[in-house]
Amino acid sequence: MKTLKEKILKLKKEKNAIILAHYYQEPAIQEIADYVGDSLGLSQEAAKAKAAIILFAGVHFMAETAKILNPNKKVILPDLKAGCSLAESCPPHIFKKFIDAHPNHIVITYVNCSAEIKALSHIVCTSSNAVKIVESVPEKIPIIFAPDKNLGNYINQKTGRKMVLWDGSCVVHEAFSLDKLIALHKKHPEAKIIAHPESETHILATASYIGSTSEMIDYVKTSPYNKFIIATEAGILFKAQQEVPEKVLIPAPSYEDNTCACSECGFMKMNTLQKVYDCLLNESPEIIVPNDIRKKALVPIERMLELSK
Ligand code: CIZ
Ligand code: SF4
Repeated sequence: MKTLKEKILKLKKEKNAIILAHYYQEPAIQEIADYVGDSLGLSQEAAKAKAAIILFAGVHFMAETAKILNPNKKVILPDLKAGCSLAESCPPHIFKKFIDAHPNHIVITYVNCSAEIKALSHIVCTSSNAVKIVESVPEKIPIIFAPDKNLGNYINQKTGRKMVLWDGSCVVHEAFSLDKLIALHKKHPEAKIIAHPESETHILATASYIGSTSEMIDYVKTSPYNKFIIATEAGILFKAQQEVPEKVLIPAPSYEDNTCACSECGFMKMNTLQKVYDCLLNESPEIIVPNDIRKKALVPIERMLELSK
């Protein structure tokens, strides 16, 4: 009797499929993936994919990005309801009015948004390349940044720009409790606090290091310290712990953590190993992006990939 994991690996081979998984996926899914990474790494991997089918173990906007880059491949997502509070905080018809109210602005959008929003943008960015992409725009040109206001504030601080920010945020990264974080740090004073820039300003102010998910993993690997409190989705701890088995990694506490000491993205966790298997077997649910939107959304994504080389 084959295990679910073995059945998925066999099916993947038979169907010439690859599995791209985000760091926030449950460990069992990360284990069977061909590639595990953050939004930028996953987009780069999707851009060079050779397989006939891309199973995207992540959330909807990520699978959509893979489809925009691979119109002739089948892109499937284990659960179509795996959305994103940040992407949902930016409805296209309202964002269009926001852009119209700020003429002559360059529109930079964080990749955590829908294909329709990307189609309204000049350049897309991820947290790994956001500062670089903002700095690629001449200083005299005003910028709209959407949808994440926390990341936008962080970039404004870092670059001295005064980008106009859309008022969106991520439920997971806004759930960290400052009081609990300070109390936890008192218990582990030798631990370094590291945070993702989607976190709120008061959380970022406590951090010794701020970076994207892949930058946080690199930091934990290369820094001389041995203990870290990590303020981002707790799924990242699986990959990070594999890289540094000897170090102590503690998830930052959130407000509603009576049962769980960490922040988890409910959307990301909608994907399960069983759903990955069913999705691969049935080649469904499939991601479809209308051609006109796809063509428009491809331009700012390709600009980002070009600027990230
Ligand atoms: O919160 C997310 O969805 C993040 C941090 C994605 C990514 O990989 O940058
Ligand atoms: Fe969206 Fe936040 Fe989940 Fe990332 S962690 S997918 S930004 S809801």
